[in-house]
Amino acid sequence: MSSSASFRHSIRRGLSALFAASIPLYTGGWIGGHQSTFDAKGPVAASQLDLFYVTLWVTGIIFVLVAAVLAYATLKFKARNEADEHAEPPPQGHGNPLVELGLIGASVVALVFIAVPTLEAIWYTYDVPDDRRDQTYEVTAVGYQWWFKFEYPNEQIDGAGPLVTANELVIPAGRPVRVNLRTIDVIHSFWVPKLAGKVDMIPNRGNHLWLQADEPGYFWGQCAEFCGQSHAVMRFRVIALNEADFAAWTANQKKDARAVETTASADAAPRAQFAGFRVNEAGWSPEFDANPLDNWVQKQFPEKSENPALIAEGRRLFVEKACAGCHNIRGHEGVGITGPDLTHMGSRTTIAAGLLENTTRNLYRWISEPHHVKPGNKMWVGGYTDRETGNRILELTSEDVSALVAYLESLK
Ligand code: HEC
Ligand SMILES: [Cu+2]
Repeated sequence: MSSSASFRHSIRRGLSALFAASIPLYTGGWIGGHQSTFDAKGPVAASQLDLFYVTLWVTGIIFVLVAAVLAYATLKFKARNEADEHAEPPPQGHGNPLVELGLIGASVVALVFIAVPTLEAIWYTYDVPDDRRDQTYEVTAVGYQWWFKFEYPNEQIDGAGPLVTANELVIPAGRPVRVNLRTIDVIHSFWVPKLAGKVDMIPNRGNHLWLQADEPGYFWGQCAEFCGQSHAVMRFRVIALNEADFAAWTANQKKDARAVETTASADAAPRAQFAGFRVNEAGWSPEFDANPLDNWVQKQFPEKSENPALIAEGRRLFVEKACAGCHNIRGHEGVGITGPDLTHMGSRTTIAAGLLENTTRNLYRWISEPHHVKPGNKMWVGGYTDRETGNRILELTSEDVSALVAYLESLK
Protein backbone atom coordinates (compact mmCIF):
# COMPACT_ATOMS: atom_id res chain seq x y z
CA MET A 1 0.00 0.00 0.00
CA SER A 2 1.42 3.41 -0.88
CA SER A 3 1.88 5.81 2.00
CA SER A 4 -0.81 8.17 0.74
CA ALA A 5 -3.26 5.28 0.39
CA SER A 6 -2.53 4.03 3.91
CA PHE A 7 -2.90 7.60 5.16
CA ARG A 8 -6.29 7.79 3.53
CA HIS A 9 -7.17 4.34 4.86
CA SER A 10 -6.48 5.36 8.44
CA ILE A 11 -8.46 8.58 7.96
CA ARG A 12 -11.43 6.55 6.68
CA ARG A 13 -11.26 4.17 9.66
CA GLY A 14 -11.10 7.09 12.05
CA LEU A 15 -13.99 8.76 10.29
CA SER A 16 -16.22 5.69 10.44
CA ALA A 17 -15.66 5.56 14.18
CA LEU A 18 -16.49 9.27 14.50
CA PHE A 19 -19.53 8.81 12.32
CA ALA A 20 -20.76 6.00 14.58
CA ALA A 21 -20.18 8.26 17.58
CA SER A 22 -22.33 11.01 16.05
CA ILE A 23 -25.34 8.77 15.34
CA PRO A 24 -26.98 9.52 18.71
CA LEU A 25 -26.80 13.24 17.88
CA TYR A 26 -28.48 12.55 14.56
CA THR A 27 -31.19 10.21 15.78
CA GLY A 28 -31.75 12.52 18.73
CA GLY A 29 -32.78 15.18 16.21
CA TRP A 30 -29.95 17.56 17.04
CA ILE A 31 -28.32 17.56 13.63
CA GLY A 32 -30.99 15.80 11.51
CA GLY A 33 -33.74 17.20 9.27
CA HIS A 34 -34.52 17.54 5.57
CA GLN A 35 -31.56 19.77 4.89
CA SER A 36 -29.02 18.15 7.19
CA THR A 37 -25.53 17.74 5.73
CA PHE A 38 -24.88 15.09 8.39
CA ASP A 39 -27.07 12.62 6.53
CA ALA A 40 -25.09 12.28 3.29
CA LYS A 41 -26.84 10.19 0.62
CA GLY A 42 -24.29 10.32 -2.16
CA PRO A 43 -20.52 10.36 -2.73
CA VAL A 44 -20.12 14.12 -3.18
CA ALA A 45 -21.95 14.97 0.05
CA ALA A 46 -20.07 12.13 1.79
CA SER A 47 -16.70 13.56 0.75
CA GLN A 48 -17.75 16.98 2.03
CA LEU A 49 -18.92 15.44 5.31
CA ASP A 50 -15.62 13.54 5.69
CA LEU A 51 -13.76 16.79 5.26
CA PHE A 52 -15.94 18.44 7.87
CA TYR A 53 -15.08 15.70 10.37
CA VAL A 54 -11.34 15.90 9.64
CA THR A 55 -11.41 19.64 10.31
CA LEU A 56 -13.69 19.26 13.32
CA TRP A 57 -11.46 16.70 14.99
CA VAL A 58 -8.12 18.35 14.26
CA THR A 59 -9.40 21.69 15.58
CA GLY A 60 -11.25 19.90 18.39
CA ILE A 61 -8.03 18.24 19.60
CA ILE A 62 -6.21 21.58 19.46
CA PHE A 63 -9.02 23.16 21.46
CA VAL A 64 -8.86 20.48 24.14
CA LEU A 65 -5.04 20.71 24.40
CA VAL A 66 -5.01 24.50 24.67
CA ALA A 67 -7.87 24.50 27.15
CA ALA A 68 -6.11 21.83 29.24
CA VAL A 69 -2.83 23.79 29.38
CA LEU A 70 -4.74 26.93 30.27
CA ALA A 71 -6.65 25.14 33.02
CA TYR A 72 -3.44 23.58 34.35
CA ALA A 73 -1.62 26.92 34.46
CA THR A 74 -4.59 28.69 36.02
CA LEU A 75 -4.95 26.14 38.79
CA LYS A 76 -1.26 25.56 39.42
CA PHE A 77 -0.23 29.19 39.64
CA LYS A 78 -3.28 30.67 41.29
CA ALA A 79 -2.83 32.55 44.56
CA ARG A 80 -3.50 30.19 47.45
CA ASN A 81 -3.23 32.56 50.41
CA GLU A 82 -2.78 36.19 51.46
CA ALA A 83 1.03 36.04 51.02
CA ASP A 84 0.73 34.62 47.46
CA GLU A 85 -1.48 37.49 46.43
CA HIS A 86 1.17 40.08 47.21
CA ALA A 87 4.19 38.03 46.07
CA GLU A 88 6.44 39.26 43.25
CA PRO A 89 5.71 37.56 39.90
CA PRO A 90 8.15 34.73 39.09
CA PRO A 91 11.18 35.62 36.91
CA GLN A 92 10.00 36.36 33.35
CA GLY A 93 11.92 34.49 30.61
CA HIS A 94 11.91 34.80 26.84
CA GLY A 95 10.56 31.29 26.47
CA ASN A 96 11.86 27.89 25.57
CA PRO A 97 13.09 27.71 21.92
CA LEU A 98 12.39 23.98 21.73
CA VAL A 99 8.80 24.44 22.88
CA GLU A 100 8.29 27.32 20.46
CA LEU A 101 9.73 25.46 17.49
CA GLY A 102 7.75 22.41 18.53
CA LEU A 103 4.50 24.40 18.53
CA ILE A 104 5.23 25.92 15.13
CA GLY A 105 5.99 22.43 13.81
CA ALA A 106 2.78 21.04 15.33
CA SER A 107 0.68 23.81 13.73
CA VAL A 108 2.21 23.06 10.34
CA VAL A 109 1.47 19.36 10.75
CA ALA A 110 -2.11 20.15 11.78
CA LEU A 111 -2.61 22.40 8.75
CA VAL A 112 -1.14 19.81 6.38
CA PHE A 113 -3.42 17.22 7.94
CA ILE A 114 -6.40 19.40 7.00
CA ALA A 115 -5.00 20.62 3.65
CA VAL A 116 -4.41 17.20 2.06
CA PRO A 117 -8.00 15.93 2.34
CA THR A 118 -9.27 19.43 1.51
CA LEU A 119 -7.44 19.48 -1.82
CA GLU A 120 -8.54 15.92 -2.52
CA ALA A 121 -12.18 16.89 -1.87
CA ILE A 122 -11.94 20.03 -4.01
CA TRP A 123 -10.70 18.03 -6.99
CA TYR A 124 -13.14 15.20 -6.42
CA THR A 125 -16.22 17.37 -6.11
CA TYR A 126 -15.32 19.69 -9.00
CA ASP A 127 -16.42 17.35 -11.77
CA VAL A 128 -17.45 13.75 -12.40
CA PRO A 129 -14.35 11.51 -11.99
CA ASP A 130 -12.81 10.49 -15.34
CA ASP A 131 -13.53 6.79 -14.92
CA ARG A 132 -17.27 7.48 -14.52
CA ARG A 133 -17.68 10.17 -17.15
CA ASP A 134 -19.38 7.86 -19.67
CA GLN A 135 -22.20 7.15 -17.17
CA THR A 136 -22.90 10.82 -16.60
CA TYR A 137 -26.41 12.19 -16.96
CA GLU A 138 -26.55 15.90 -17.73
CA VAL A 139 -29.09 18.54 -16.72
CA THR A 140 -29.14 22.32 -16.71
CA ALA A 141 -30.53 24.22 -13.72
CA VAL A 142 -31.49 27.85 -14.20
CA GLY A 143 -32.19 30.13 -11.24
CA TYR A 144 -35.06 32.64 -11.46
CA GLN A 145 -36.27 34.93 -8.67
CA TRP A 146 -37.54 32.72 -6.83
CA TRP A 147 -37.74 29.32 -8.48
CA PHE A 148 -35.70 26.87 -10.55
CA LYS A 149 -36.05 25.74 -14.14
CA PHE A 150 -34.59 22.36 -15.12
CA GLU A 151 -33.65 21.48 -18.69
CA TYR A 152 -32.78 17.99 -19.93
CA PRO A 153 -30.48 18.31 -22.97
CA ASN A 154 -30.49 14.50 -23.42
CA GLU A 155 -34.29 14.42 -23.72
CA GLN A 156 -35.09 16.27 -26.93
CA ILE A 157 -38.70 16.67 -27.98
CA ASP A 158 -39.48 16.90 -31.70
CA GLY A 159 -39.94 20.54 -32.61
CA ALA A 160 -39.85 21.74 -28.97
CA GLY A 161 -36.22 21.51 -27.90
CA PRO A 162 -35.14 19.88 -24.64
CA LEU A 163 -37.56 18.68 -21.97
CA VAL A 164 -38.17 21.47 -19.46
CA THR A 165 -39.57 21.15 -15.94
CA ALA A 166 -39.54 23.32 -12.84
CA ASN A 167 -38.77 23.05 -9.15
CA GLU A 168 -38.50 19.26 -9.07
CA LEU A 169 -35.33 17.78 -10.50
CA VAL A 170 -35.87 14.11 -11.32
CA ILE A 171 -32.61 12.18 -11.78
CA PRO A 172 -31.49 8.57 -12.21
CA ALA A 173 -30.19 7.06 -8.91
CA GLY A 174 -26.74 5.51 -8.80
CA ARG A 175 -25.44 7.59 -11.70
CA PRO A 176 -23.33 10.74 -11.61
CA VAL A 177 -25.42 13.76 -12.61
CA ARG A 178 -23.65 16.83 -13.94
CA VAL A 179 -25.66 19.96 -13.25
CA ASN A 180 -24.89 23.00 -15.40
CA LEU A 181 -25.68 26.09 -13.36
CA ARG A 182 -27.15 29.20 -14.97
CA THR A 183 -29.20 32.18 -13.86
CA ILE A 184 -31.64 34.41 -15.65
CA ASP A 185 -31.37 37.35 -13.21
CA VAL A 186 -29.28 37.68 -10.03
CA ILE A 187 -26.81 35.33 -8.34
CA HIS A 188 -28.40 32.21 -6.89
CA SER A 189 -26.75 29.13 -5.42
CA PHE A 190 -27.64 25.49 -5.99
CA TRP A 191 -27.62 23.32 -2.88
CA VAL A 192 -29.00 19.86 -2.14
CA PRO A 193 -27.58 19.32 1.36
CA LYS A 194 -27.84 15.52 1.38
CA LEU A 195 -26.33 15.17 -2.11
CA ALA A 196 -23.94 18.03 -2.84
CA GLY A 197 -23.39 21.70 -2.64
CA LYS A 198 -23.19 24.51 -2.90
CA VAL A 199 -22.15 26.24 -6.13
CA ASP A 200 -23.26 29.69 -7.23
CA MET A 201 -25.32 30.39 -10.36
CA ILE A 202 -23.71 33.56 -11.68
CA PRO A 203 -24.90 35.79 -14.55
CA ASN A 204 -22.85 35.28 -17.75
CA ARG A 205 -20.80 32.51 -16.25
CA GLY A 206 -21.02 28.76 -16.86
CA ASN A 207 -20.64 27.05 -13.48
CA HIS A 208 -21.38 23.40 -12.82
CA LEU A 209 -21.34 20.77 -10.10
CA TRP A 210 -21.95 17.06 -9.96
CA LEU A 211 -23.94 14.96 -7.58
CA GLN A 212 -25.17 11.44 -7.22
CA ALA A 213 -27.94 9.86 -5.17
CA ASP A 214 -26.81 6.34 -4.26
CA GLU A 215 -30.38 5.08 -3.81
CA PRO A 216 -33.78 6.21 -5.08
CA GLY A 217 -35.02 8.93 -2.76
CA TYR A 218 -36.60 12.31 -2.24
CA PHE A 219 -34.33 15.21 -1.28
CA TRP A 220 -34.73 18.86 -0.37
CA GLY A 221 -32.81 21.63 -2.13
CA GLN A 222 -32.46 25.31 -1.38
CA CYS A 223 -31.09 28.46 -2.97
CA ALA A 224 -28.10 29.29 -0.80
CA GLU A 225 -27.20 32.81 -1.93
CA PHE A 226 -29.34 35.76 -0.86
CA CYS A 227 -31.25 36.74 -4.00
CA GLY A 228 -34.01 39.11 -2.88
CA GLN A 229 -37.28 39.21 -1.05
CA SER A 230 -38.31 35.56 -1.23
CA HIS A 231 -34.84 34.03 -1.20
CA ALA A 232 -35.50 32.04 1.97
CA VAL A 233 -38.35 30.18 0.30
CA MET A 234 -36.61 29.58 -3.04
CA ARG A 235 -36.50 25.83 -2.69
CA PHE A 236 -36.64 22.77 -4.89
CA ARG A 237 -36.74 19.00 -4.61
CA VAL A 238 -34.63 16.26 -6.13
CA ILE A 239 -36.28 12.94 -6.85
CA ALA A 240 -33.93 10.06 -7.63
CA LEU A 241 -35.45 7.05 -9.39
CA ASN A 242 -34.13 3.68 -10.49
CA GLU A 243 -33.28 3.38 -14.18
CA ALA A 244 -36.62 1.89 -15.29
CA ASP A 245 -38.75 4.39 -13.37
CA PHE A 246 -36.59 7.22 -14.66
CA ALA A 247 -37.07 6.07 -18.26
CA ALA A 248 -40.84 5.86 -17.70
CA TRP A 249 -40.83 9.34 -16.18
CA THR A 250 -38.92 10.95 -19.06
CA ALA A 251 -41.13 9.19 -21.62
CA ASN A 252 -44.26 10.61 -19.95
CA GLN A 253 -42.79 14.09 -19.48
CA LYS A 254 -41.89 14.30 -23.17
CA LYS A 255 -45.56 13.88 -24.07
CA ASP A 256 -47.68 16.95 -24.63
CA ALA A 257 -49.97 18.06 -21.83
CA ARG A 258 -52.76 15.62 -21.06
CA ALA A 259 -56.15 16.44 -22.58
CA VAL A 260 -59.25 15.30 -20.72
CA GLU A 261 -62.37 14.32 -22.70
CA THR A 262 -65.31 16.53 -21.84
CA THR A 263 -68.55 14.80 -20.88
CA ALA A 264 -71.70 16.78 -20.31
CA SER A 265 -72.82 14.62 -17.37
CA ALA A 266 -70.06 15.89 -15.10
CA ASP A 267 -71.27 19.50 -15.02
CA ALA A 268 -73.08 19.25 -11.72
CA ALA A 269 -70.08 17.91 -9.80
CA PRO A 270 -69.08 20.09 -6.82
CA ARG A 271 -66.17 22.54 -6.89
CA ALA A 272 -63.51 22.76 -4.23
CA GLN A 273 -64.03 25.74 -1.90
CA PHE A 274 -61.41 26.89 0.55
CA ALA A 275 -61.03 30.07 2.54
CA GLY A 276 -59.24 31.56 5.52
CA PHE A 277 -55.59 30.90 4.76
CA ARG A 278 -53.08 32.26 7.22
CA VAL A 279 -49.90 34.00 6.07
CA ASN A 280 -46.92 31.70 6.61
CA GLU A 281 -49.17 28.72 7.27
CA ALA A 282 -47.15 25.48 7.01
CA GLY A 283 -47.05 24.22 3.45
CA TRP A 284 -47.01 20.46 3.91
CA SER A 285 -48.49 17.74 6.05
CA PRO A 286 -46.68 15.26 8.32
CA GLU A 287 -48.14 12.40 6.24
CA PHE A 288 -46.47 13.75 3.12
CA ASP A 289 -43.21 14.27 4.97
CA ALA A 290 -43.23 10.72 6.28
CA ASN A 291 -43.18 9.23 2.80
CA PRO A 292 -42.63 11.82 0.07
CA LEU A 293 -41.40 9.34 -2.55
CA ASP A 294 -44.61 7.28 -2.29
CA ASN A 295 -46.56 10.49 -2.55
CA TRP A 296 -44.59 11.40 -5.67
CA VAL A 297 -45.47 8.03 -7.25
CA GLN A 298 -49.20 8.59 -6.54
CA LYS A 299 -49.00 11.98 -8.22
CA GLN A 300 -47.99 10.41 -11.54
CA PHE A 301 -51.51 9.01 -12.11
CA PRO A 302 -54.70 10.89 -12.98
CA GLU A 303 -57.15 11.17 -10.11
CA LYS A 304 -60.34 9.13 -10.32
CA SER A 305 -62.52 11.97 -9.08
CA GLU A 306 -61.68 14.25 -12.02
CA ASN A 307 -64.37 16.61 -13.25
CA PRO A 308 -63.98 16.95 -17.05
CA ALA A 309 -66.34 19.92 -17.40
CA LEU A 310 -64.51 21.85 -14.69
CA ILE A 311 -61.17 20.99 -16.27
CA ALA A 312 -62.36 22.33 -19.62
CA GLU A 313 -63.47 25.55 -17.95
CA GLY A 314 -60.09 25.85 -16.22
CA ARG A 315 -58.32 25.42 -19.53
CA ARG A 316 -60.40 28.26 -21.00
CA LEU A 317 -59.74 30.50 -17.98
CA PHE A 318 -56.02 29.80 -18.17
CA VAL A 319 -56.06 31.74 -21.44
CA GLU A 320 -58.73 34.30 -20.50
CA LYS A 321 -56.96 35.29 -17.25
CA ALA A 322 -53.59 35.62 -19.03
CA CYS A 323 -51.92 32.77 -17.13
CA ALA A 324 -50.98 31.43 -20.57
CA GLY A 325 -48.76 34.45 -21.20
CA CYS A 326 -46.32 33.50 -18.44
CA HIS A 327 -46.60 29.69 -18.31
CA ASN A 328 -45.91 27.11 -20.97
CA ILE A 329 -48.26 24.13 -21.25
CA ARG A 330 -46.90 22.21 -24.21
CA GLY A 331 -49.64 21.08 -26.59
CA HIS A 332 -52.23 23.36 -24.93
CA GLU A 333 -52.57 27.14 -25.13
CA GLY A 334 -49.88 28.11 -22.57
CA VAL A 335 -46.88 29.67 -24.30
CA GLY A 336 -45.17 31.91 -21.71
CA ILE A 337 -41.65 31.38 -20.51
CA THR A 338 -41.29 33.84 -17.62
CA GLY A 339 -42.93 31.43 -15.14
CA PRO A 340 -42.44 27.71 -14.44
CA ASP A 341 -43.41 25.22 -17.16
CA LEU A 342 -46.75 23.68 -16.17
CA THR A 343 -47.07 20.97 -18.86
CA HIS A 344 -47.06 18.24 -16.19
CA MET A 345 -47.88 20.37 -13.14
CA GLY A 346 -50.22 17.73 -11.70
CA SER A 347 -47.39 15.20 -11.47
CA ARG A 348 -45.28 17.35 -9.16
CA THR A 349 -45.39 17.04 -5.37
CA THR A 350 -44.82 20.72 -4.65
CA ILE A 351 -45.96 24.19 -5.73
CA ALA A 352 -44.20 27.56 -5.64
CA ALA A 353 -40.63 26.25 -5.71
CA GLY A 354 -40.84 23.44 -3.20
CA LEU A 355 -42.69 25.58 -0.69
CA LEU A 356 -46.17 24.03 -0.60
CA GLU A 357 -47.22 20.44 -0.96
CA ASN A 358 -49.18 20.08 -4.20
CA THR A 359 -52.65 19.48 -2.77
CA THR A 360 -55.99 20.86 -4.00
CA ARG A 361 -56.14 23.15 -0.99
CA ASN A 362 -52.60 24.49 -1.42
CA LEU A 363 -52.99 25.01 -5.15
CA TYR A 364 -56.16 26.96 -4.43
CA ARG A 365 -54.30 28.97 -1.81
CA TRP A 366 -51.42 29.73 -4.18
CA ILE A 367 -53.59 30.80 -7.11
CA SER A 368 -55.88 32.97 -4.98
CA GLU A 369 -53.22 34.56 -2.70
CA PRO A 370 -49.74 34.04 -4.17
CA HIS A 371 -48.29 37.02 -2.27
CA HIS A 372 -49.37 35.57 1.09
CA VAL A 373 -47.37 32.48 0.37
CA LYS A 374 -44.37 34.14 -1.21
CA PRO A 375 -43.98 37.90 -0.74
CA GLY A 376 -42.99 39.81 -3.87
CA ASN A 377 -43.20 36.81 -6.22
CA LYS A 378 -43.28 37.71 -9.91
CA MET A 379 -46.64 36.12 -10.52
CA TRP A 380 -48.23 38.59 -8.09
CA VAL A 381 -46.02 41.52 -9.13
CA GLY A 382 -46.70 41.97 -12.83
CA GLY A 383 -49.37 39.27 -13.16
CA TYR A 384 -51.98 39.99 -10.48
CA THR A 385 -50.88 43.57 -9.80
CA ASP A 386 -49.40 46.30 -11.97
CA ARG A 387 -45.62 46.36 -11.68
CA GLU A 388 -45.46 50.20 -11.58
CA THR A 389 -48.56 51.26 -9.66
CA GLY A 390 -49.17 48.15 -7.55
CA ASN A 391 -52.87 48.29 -8.53
CA ARG A 392 -54.74 45.02 -8.79
CA ILE A 393 -55.12 44.02 -12.46
CA LEU A 394 -56.30 40.43 -12.19
CA GLU A 395 -59.32 39.36 -10.16
CA LEU A 396 -60.33 35.74 -9.75
CA THR A 397 -63.58 34.52 -8.22
CA SER A 398 -63.49 31.37 -6.11
CA GLU A 399 -65.26 29.61 -9.04
CA ASP A 400 -62.43 30.65 -11.35
CA VAL A 401 -59.81 29.38 -8.94
CA SER A 402 -61.48 25.98 -8.49
CA ALA A 403 -61.65 25.52 -12.26
CA LEU A 404 -57.99 26.50 -12.69
CA VAL A 405 -57.01 24.11 -9.90
CA ALA A 406 -58.94 21.25 -11.50
CA TYR A 407 -57.24 21.95 -14.84
CA LEU A 408 -53.70 22.10 -13.40
CA GLU A 409 -54.29 18.93 -11.35
CA SER A 410 -55.29 17.07 -14.51
CA LEU A 411 -51.89 17.75 -16.09
CA LYS A 412 -50.11 14.53 -15.20
C1 HEC B 1 -46.63 37.69 -14.86
C2 HEC B 1 -46.44 36.31 -15.12
C3 HEC B 1 -47.37 35.30 -14.49
C4 HEC B 1 -48.75 35.22 -14.64
C5 HEC B 1 -49.67 36.15 -15.38
C6 HEC B 1 -49.14 34.03 -13.93
N1 HEC B 1 -48.06 33.41 -13.38
FE1 HEC B 1 -48.05 31.68 -12.34
N2 HEC B 1 -46.11 31.93 -11.90
C7 HEC B 1 -45.32 32.96 -12.36
C8 HEC B 1 -44.04 32.90 -11.70
C9 HEC B 1 -42.88 33.83 -11.91
C10 HEC B 1 -44.10 31.79 -10.83
C11 HEC B 1 -43.01 31.33 -9.87
C12 HEC B 1 -43.23 32.02 -8.56
C13 HEC B 1 -42.25 31.63 -7.51
O1 HEC B 1 -42.24 30.44 -7.13
O2 HEC B 1 -41.49 32.50 -7.07
C14 HEC B 1 -45.42 31.20 -11.00
C15 HEC B 1 -45.83 30.04 -10.35
C16 HEC B 1 -47.02 29.41 -10.62
C17 HEC B 1 -47.37 28.08 -10.15
C18 HEC B 1 -46.48 27.16 -9.31
C19 HEC B 1 -45.60 26.36 -10.23
C20 HEC B 1 -44.58 25.51 -9.52
O3 HEC B 1 -44.17 24.48 -10.06
O4 HEC B 1 -44.14 25.86 -8.42
C21 HEC B 1 -48.62 27.83 -10.60
C22 HEC B 1 -49.42 26.56 -10.37
C23 HEC B 1 -49.06 28.98 -11.35
N3 HEC B 1 -48.05 29.91 -11.34
C24 HEC B 1 -50.30 29.11 -11.92
C25 HEC B 1 -50.74 30.31 -12.52
C26 HEC B 1 -52.12 30.56 -12.90
C27 HEC B 1 -53.26 29.58 -12.74
C28 HEC B 1 -52.16 31.81 -13.41
C29 HEC B 1 -53.35 32.60 -13.95
C30 HEC B 1 -54.35 32.91 -12.97
C31 HEC B 1 -50.81 32.34 -13.37
N4 HEC B 1 -49.99 31.40 -12.81
C32 HEC B 1 -50.43 33.59 -13.83
C33 HEC B 1 -45.66 33.91 -13.28
C34 HEC B 1 -46.96 34.16 -13.69
CU1 LIG C 1 -31.99 32.41 -5.23
